[in-house]
Amino acid sequence: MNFKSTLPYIPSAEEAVRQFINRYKAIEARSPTSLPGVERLRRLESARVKGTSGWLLNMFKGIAYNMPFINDLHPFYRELMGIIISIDEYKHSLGKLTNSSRAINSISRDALRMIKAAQDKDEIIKARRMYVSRIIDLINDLGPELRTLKEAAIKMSRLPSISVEKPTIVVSGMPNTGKSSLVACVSTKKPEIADYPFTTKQIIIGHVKVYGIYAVQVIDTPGLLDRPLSERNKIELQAILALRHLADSIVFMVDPTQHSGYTLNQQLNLLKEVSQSFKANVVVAINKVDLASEEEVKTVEDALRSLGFPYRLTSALKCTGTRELVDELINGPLRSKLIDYLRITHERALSPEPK
Ligand SMILES: Nc1nc2c(ncn2[C@@H]2O[C@H](COP(=O)(O)OP(=O)(O)O)[C@@H](O)[C@H]2O)c(=O)[nH]1
Ligand SMILES: [Mg+2]
Repeated sequence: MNFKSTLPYIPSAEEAVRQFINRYKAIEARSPTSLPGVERLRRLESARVKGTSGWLLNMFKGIAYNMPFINDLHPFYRELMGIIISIDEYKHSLGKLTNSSRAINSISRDALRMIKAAQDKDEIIKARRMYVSRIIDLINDLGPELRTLKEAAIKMSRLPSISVEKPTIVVSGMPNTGKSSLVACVSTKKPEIADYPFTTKQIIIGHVKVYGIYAVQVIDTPGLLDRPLSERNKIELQAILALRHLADSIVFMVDPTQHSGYTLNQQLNLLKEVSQSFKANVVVAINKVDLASEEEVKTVEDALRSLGFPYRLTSALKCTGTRELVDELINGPLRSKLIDYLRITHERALSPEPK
């Protein structure tokens, strides 16, 4: 994901002031020593003003350009961003930072004019003092905005790195129904683990190879999509529902035996909630068929048929029916997104590295 890799370093106002002063002092006189003292000082101070205001402009521009534009983000990240930061405050801060370039230019122009017109060393030093103090005031005035942006960057860097381009299967179902086992069955490399914002939970991302490329991801969300959504607080619910922007298909696991500790009704209620909250197509995996009696399986089949949910039989313990289930999704609802993904991956592989 791009916006996380380009997040800039954002100094506090105090750090920026310190850097500014150090840079100011570090710019040395380079004019011939034959020049009279006042001319040497004039050149030196002009160079310092130009150098430090250019540095400050670049630094602020770098921050403003490299912090993500919320409106350009994928809806999944946009929604999470809306929970972790105040978007209004963020946009205001970026705006104020961008607008400060006008003030910096004007302060620097004033100073250069005064230095040019100065009659003696004292007047040059007066111009320098004015310049330095005005820039310090400007940086300090941006203190709250720099703090807002710094905190936002830290929070953004902690968002999970999930591809928003890959076709995505989200696995749901009550605890112990076999979700993690399913992901382990179909993931052709070790699943990755990422923290999930606003919860103490982590999500697990399995990777499925299609045509030799890890082109489909299967996301297990322990503790998120395994309890009634109606019991969630607002923020947690919003964080969970952000997943709907990612999920192209949902595999809902049902345990037809009593082993998971949840009744069929409890499981079906969650299924209904999830399928109503997500726009993705839902397919049910009636799992643990190696363990379940025929009657147990039939009870679930009948219930699902009357609710209108398609289902497949799986054993995530033995990995039977699991890859077949995923292949069916790949050839069905995930197909067009998969083709798009394979195309951009090939194009990227063929085009030269970006500079
Ligand atoms: N017999 C049997 N046990 C299973 C199956 N799938 C999962 N289990 C077991 O059920 C328990 C919970 O599985 P897990 O994948 O951790 O469920 P999760 O909580 O939904 O992630 C574990 O002991 C698994 O070994 C299955 O298809 N058959
Ligand atoms: Mg699990």
